[in-house]
Amino acid sequence: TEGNNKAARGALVVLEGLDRSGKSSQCSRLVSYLEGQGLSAELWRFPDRTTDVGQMISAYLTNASQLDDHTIHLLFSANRWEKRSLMEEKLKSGITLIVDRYSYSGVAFSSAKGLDIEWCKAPEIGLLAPDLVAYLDISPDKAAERGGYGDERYEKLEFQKKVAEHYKVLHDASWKVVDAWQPIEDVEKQLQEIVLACVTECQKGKSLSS
Ligand code: DGP
Ligand code: NA
Ligand code: NA
Repeated sequence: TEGNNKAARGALVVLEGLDRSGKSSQCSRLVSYLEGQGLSAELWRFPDRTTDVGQMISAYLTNASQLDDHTIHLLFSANRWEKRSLMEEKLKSGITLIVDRYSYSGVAFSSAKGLDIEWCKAPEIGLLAPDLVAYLDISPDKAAERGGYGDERYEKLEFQKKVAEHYKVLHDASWKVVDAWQPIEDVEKQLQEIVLACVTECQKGKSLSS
């Protein structure tokens, strides 16, 4: 078309929240929903445990290895960096990415251990900026009640309480906060509306930024 022959890009949508907030199942429901609307969408997650770096992260999370807090922080970040160019390619080709955790998890979980928050943010600078961050808000006690935690390193109530406090520090006015203690279908409906609005904005030509 005249003056604009760029294909519409996809949206970078990030879901954040505590462990057991329902993020992962909402992410897959969102992808099915978008596909049902005739849109291209993919489910992504961080950490991506399939890469070499991801396998080191997975070993750490399952307590099969021990790492210094700074070291594991940088590995989580490296895991996002190694996917950056593919992420950009997909978005530019018109695919919406629904991403289960991103830089905010990186900063919230590591600063909850006591690492300096500015130090935690630094390696995230230059990654693609999300078009939407949806925070699935649930109290740590309610999340713990919900089917309980697994055996991974961070899945403990006391630590999740600290993470919740650090997410509050990161949270800004652009985040969409969804009450994750509602029935699963209500959470799903709210997310569908928010995400569809975001995808539409991106299709209209909102530019991708770092
Ligand atoms: P998940 O696969 O979404 O259950 O994530 C595994 C655990 O790792 C979960 O407790 C959240 C935590 N996590 C995710 N991303 C990061 C990160 O970038 N840094 C740190 N320190 N922890 C993270
Ligand atoms: Na987990
Ligand atoms: Na998850």
